Amino acid sequence: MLQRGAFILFEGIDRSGKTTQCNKLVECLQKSERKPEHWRFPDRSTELGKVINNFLSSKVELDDAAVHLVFAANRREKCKDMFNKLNSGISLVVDRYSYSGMAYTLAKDIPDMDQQWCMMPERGLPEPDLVLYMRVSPEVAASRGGYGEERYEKAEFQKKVAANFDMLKGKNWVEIDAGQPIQKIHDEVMKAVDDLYSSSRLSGPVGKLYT
Ligand code: NYM
Repeated sequence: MLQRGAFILFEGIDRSGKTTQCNKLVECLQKSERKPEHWRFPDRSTELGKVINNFLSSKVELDDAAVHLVFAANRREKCKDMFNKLNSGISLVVDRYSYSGMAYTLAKDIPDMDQQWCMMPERGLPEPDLVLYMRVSPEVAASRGGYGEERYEKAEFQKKVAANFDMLKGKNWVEIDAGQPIQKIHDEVMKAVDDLYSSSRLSGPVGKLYT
């Protein structure tokens, strides 16, 4: 029987090294014929993604509640495609997802927009089988190349985002010390991923988020 694909998610603050590690993981999984695809959110290629891109690069201003919903809608528009791919045996290596949505929106401290509010529009989306949380101090992240170009890339804000990720940590999360050398991080990532593929977790159906 065909084993379904794995949904492997990388989360973390800006410049925590997620993209580098996604690329390295995808390369490895290709060699082991796991049929991986590299996805990222926001997906800036769609019409909603273009709105998000303009917002992140400060070309447009948007209401905070509205922009949270646009980020969520950008995942919803990919929902069927994600389930189909996972059920057809393709593994998805995803750079950011719903937890980023919550960690960044909650960092804005907006009255009435609590965790429950943030979760609602994401209910029923595919649930990651493994969340690799790339923990790095906001100071180290700020010293990395390209930092500060986009909205949210400010040390004080990133500290709040980091605290929110800590608060959101749940089942299937593995914390990785992302301040280490790239290869060492990759080795830890591979261990967590190998554990996932050899566990019974992928024999059940793809989970549904927040249900
Ligand atoms: N972001 C990302 C959100 O505010 N909400 C979300 O739901 C998601 C997925 O967008 N600063 C923020 C976090 C990042 C930015 O950056 C996307 P990148 O470099 O494309 O991961």
